[in-house]
Amino acid sequence: MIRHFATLMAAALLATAALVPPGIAGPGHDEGTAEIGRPGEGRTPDRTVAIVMGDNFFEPERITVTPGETIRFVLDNRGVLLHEFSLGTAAMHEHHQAEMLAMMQAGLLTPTGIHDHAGHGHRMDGHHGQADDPAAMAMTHDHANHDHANGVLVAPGEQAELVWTFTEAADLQFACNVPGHYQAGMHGDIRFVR
Ligand SMILES: [Cu+2]
Repeated sequence: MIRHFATLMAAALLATAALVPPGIAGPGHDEGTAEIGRPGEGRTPDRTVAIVMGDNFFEPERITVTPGETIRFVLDNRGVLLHEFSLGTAAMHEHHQAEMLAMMQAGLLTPTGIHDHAGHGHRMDGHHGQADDPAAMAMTHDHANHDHANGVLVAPGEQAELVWTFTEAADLQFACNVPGHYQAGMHGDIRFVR
């Protein structure tokens, strides 16, 4: 079960407006988009990079890219927790972590999955994990956020892909911003070479 973060964030901003202190989840979440590159959807990837997600780490912890390169990331969550693969600067990830914390506090995310706020879920029912509930996973506006698709959430046991074009050398990391994971070491370096 894969969800572009921006879709969740749009829902979270609606759901958590009253919960989030001013300045934490403001509208500036697209800052830096130009320097980090852009979604590569529709482009032919130059190559594929496979990344394993565990609890809580990435393997490998470092990748090397060339400016202009389009990479298809194949993400394999072999852990038991929900994980994210997000591309950005350290500052972007820090900002993103505050947003995800707000989402978790609002009940939109759980440690193991994504919870749609539309009311289909059974959050207290352990037999109906959100990741397995098609109704809970069905959202209607996934197509509306391609311009912010610098990250995906991957449920435990699932795989996802993200195609990204790195336009210029920048100080970037790939990271999981599920609360606590970055601090536990779930981030990796992106090195640019010519
Ligand atoms: Cu994680």
